[in-house]
Amino acid sequence: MANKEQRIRVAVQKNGRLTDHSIDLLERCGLKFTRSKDRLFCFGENMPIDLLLVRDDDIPGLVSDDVCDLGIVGQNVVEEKRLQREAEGRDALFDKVYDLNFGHCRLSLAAPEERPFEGPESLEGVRIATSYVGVLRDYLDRNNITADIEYFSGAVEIAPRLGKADYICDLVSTGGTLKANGLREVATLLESEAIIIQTRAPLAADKQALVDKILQRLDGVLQVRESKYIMLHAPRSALNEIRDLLPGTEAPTVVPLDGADDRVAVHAVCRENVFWETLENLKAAGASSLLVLPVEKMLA
Ligand code: PRT
Ligand code: ZN
Repeated sequence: MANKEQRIRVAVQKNGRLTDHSIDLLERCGLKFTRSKDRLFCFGENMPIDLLLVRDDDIPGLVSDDVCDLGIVGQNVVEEKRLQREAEGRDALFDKVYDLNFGHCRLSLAAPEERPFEGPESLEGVRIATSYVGVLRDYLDRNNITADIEYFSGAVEIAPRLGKADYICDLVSTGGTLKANGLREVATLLESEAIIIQTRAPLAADKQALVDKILQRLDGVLQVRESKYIMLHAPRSALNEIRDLLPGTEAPTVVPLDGADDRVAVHAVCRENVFWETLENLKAAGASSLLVLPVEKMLA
């Protein structure tokens, strides 16, 4: 078996909202894993790439300290850890590689329905419950506000009802939790989604080559998600208009049609979703026999 030096380690959330999406994404890059009995480790069967399954809060630290080469984690956690490290006088030693387009949420301030909010100045002297002390402190400092930050590790939304805080600062996706607790969102501090981060520690050449390979596949998988392959017939005279209507396309392939000098077949990869409106506009421009197909794999 290859030693640790030659294997890549990816830190992934063990059991939470990001777990299934993260593993699914890596599997779509062609990786196959066997999960250990304690479910803390996934051994890469077909490539020397293993997963370390941990709490999401530990992921930035593991990548920063070079225990893992890559990590998949929410931007919210990354930003919080970066600010925490900064406050301790330490740099965060990782870089964001890609946004992964899942795990969307925002870190927001919320107040009881009846409490007026007229902007950051309404926060002067209040108590705010959060587990995002770093991001909140940074927001307050940037707005020259002094407020008491009450650390809550969970169930932040009940703090106002318990009389422990006037505001909360927590993650929101649908807004249902806030509503159910009689709270309303008053300001957004951070928009977030899952991202992949890479250690800044220099890697041996063979390891770096493997990281580059997996990141290239990941880029392909992410692009393919939205991409469609479109085929249509069109009058040669409408080509310019049709080219402009194709969403996210660089250079379509144009092929002459047998026995019809004035008509061509156009094939193109659209790097954005193709909606019915686009097809209708293409048809109005003279296109016919329109076909839209999903793209399975893409390598730039
Ligand atoms: O055990 P571990 O520490 O790994 O897990 P965790 O409990 O810290 O995290 P988890 O699994 O809840 O969330 C992991 C990541 O998912 C977060 O760091 C975000 O990047 C992302 N994410 C996306 C969310 C949400 N949406 C979300 N809605 N994380 C948490 N929530 C919670 C929020 O805290 C609040 O309690 O859901 C509630 C609000 O949801 P709505 O839909 O009612 O607004
Ligand atoms: Zn967590």
